[in-house]
Amino acid sequence: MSKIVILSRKKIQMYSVIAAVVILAGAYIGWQQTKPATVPVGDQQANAQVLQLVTGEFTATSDNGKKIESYVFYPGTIIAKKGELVELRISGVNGQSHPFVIEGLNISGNINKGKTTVVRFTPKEAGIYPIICQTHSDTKTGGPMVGYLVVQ
Ligand SMILES: [Cu+2]
Repeated sequence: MSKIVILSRKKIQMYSVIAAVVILAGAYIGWQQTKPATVPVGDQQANAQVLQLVTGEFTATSDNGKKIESYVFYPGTIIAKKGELVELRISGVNGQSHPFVIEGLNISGNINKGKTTVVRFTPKEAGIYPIICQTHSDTKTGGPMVGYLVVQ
């Protein structure tokens, strides 16, 4: 009876060692896979989700010869993951200046023609955050220059 108990203890020890090796190997493989990809550090922040926007413009001539136009953010929708650093790069193409806010994230700035405005932040909660040009916010003022940041 006591012999069986001793064998069982040895087996338990052996299984414990095997289990520990398996767990450590699994943890090591998991750690290898979750290590962030290496991104060269330079102009852009390492490991950030880089999202790009430009300021654009629709122009046309109406039937009575009048020029009609509307400023836009392009693309109109950008998508980010919550809890991860975002680097939002907005380049000014059309229009001299676009003062903007991102509702719900307490972010504001200005986009100038020929320049790129860079904003870095980490969205904490999923949601849809409007990016609004304060000069061209609706059709009456030459917009709607509104984009949407979708955080998932
Ligand atoms: Cu604008």
